[in-house]
Amino acid sequence: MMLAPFKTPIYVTRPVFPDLADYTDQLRNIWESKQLTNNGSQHKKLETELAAYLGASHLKLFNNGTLALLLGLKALGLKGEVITTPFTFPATVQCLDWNQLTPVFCDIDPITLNIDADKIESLITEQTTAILAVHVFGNPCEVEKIQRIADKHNLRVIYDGAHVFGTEINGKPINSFGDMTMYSFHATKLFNTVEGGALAFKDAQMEQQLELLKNFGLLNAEQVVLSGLNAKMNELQAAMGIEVLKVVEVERRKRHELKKTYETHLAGIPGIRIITNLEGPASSYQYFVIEIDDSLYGRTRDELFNELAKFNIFPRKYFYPLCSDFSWYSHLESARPENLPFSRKLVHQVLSMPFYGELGTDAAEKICEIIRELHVEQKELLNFRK
Ligand code: T4K
Repeated sequence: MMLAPFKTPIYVTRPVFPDLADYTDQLRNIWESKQLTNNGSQHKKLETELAAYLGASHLKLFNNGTLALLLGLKALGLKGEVITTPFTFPATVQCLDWNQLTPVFCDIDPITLNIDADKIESLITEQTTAILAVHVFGNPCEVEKIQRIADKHNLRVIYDGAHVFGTEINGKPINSFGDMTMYSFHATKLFNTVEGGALAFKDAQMEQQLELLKNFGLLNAEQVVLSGLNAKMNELQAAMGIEVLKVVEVERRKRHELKKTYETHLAGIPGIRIITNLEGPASSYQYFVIEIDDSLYGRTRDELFNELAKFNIFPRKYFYPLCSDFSWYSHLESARPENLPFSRKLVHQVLSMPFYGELGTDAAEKICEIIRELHVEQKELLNFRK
């Protein structure tokens, strides 16, 4: 039996919206205050609420995750080489470029898709000053192992935590590991401020430096003490965050149900492995990602992707292409294909599935049925290839 396509497109995600009346009330407050940006009352409130929610000792808001990371790296005053992953969104590595830092690409762990902590040490040189790791798709990195390496070689550890809103490791907030953790609050994230981001950091002395960096280096109306940028979150974004924070737990619960549905209905399909299987406080429920082994499934990831489009289903091939393949990095020794075997293999095998509360479990079940129907039996394959 062939299943019918969805009537409307099913995307990889949909933003979490707060109650419109509640957001309108917030807007009314902003209208009355006449403060639209520059550290107004909504900004202050969200910063305090998020620091508490995320368990961060210090936290600053930014107008997006990219500028949070870029300025966080700047505040650390790093030089030279930074060991990082090629399997990430371009922003991670582009932040190094904008700080005149050279990325050194380290291969990934084939199970979690995170930087392989066991391969970091062999890449350290005299020029290495930091490790920039990404908690990819919400799977936490091997934080203890990474810290031990950093301590041994006197390196800074920065986490791109764009995918780990609210995640804990053994009961500890994920931002309590490393020197700093960046969060993204883009519309496509579990928690959003339309566009937005934050930096959680350990060193209290960085408070002022980050405040200056995100506001043109202005110490006061008459003193500019360093070369900064404009990376401030405005009041409309902050108000959105205050309201979205109220509904984020409901969204997490819905995604938990979706995850269970996917797991149940994908079970037993040959060649399909689930990459994101953490639950509860260990999970951000940011993405639901599968790996397709074409030798067992009978189709490649790209073939499945193309077939799903015929059913009006649009998952994403995050993070294809690999950052190490960007034209301005491909000359690097660490970007050579033979140095990144797992990254190169898996970037062609993983698919981020539709995953957002509003999708509903019936739709998720149907997506799984379609994936099951698209599986090609070995004997069919043999007949086909004859
Ligand atoms: N580090 C990592 C590891 C990241 O993943 C990201 C961002 C960053 C750093 C940088 O953080 P930010 O500076 O962005 O805060 C999206 C997001 O734009 C990006 O934030 C995110 N990662 C990345 C993984 O995904 P695209 O190019 O896939 O977005 P787009 O517009 O194709 O959206 C995906 C789907 O979401 C659409 O097909 C439909 C749906 N959608 C999207 C938007 C924007 C909506 O329904 N409504 C919307 O408003 O990058």
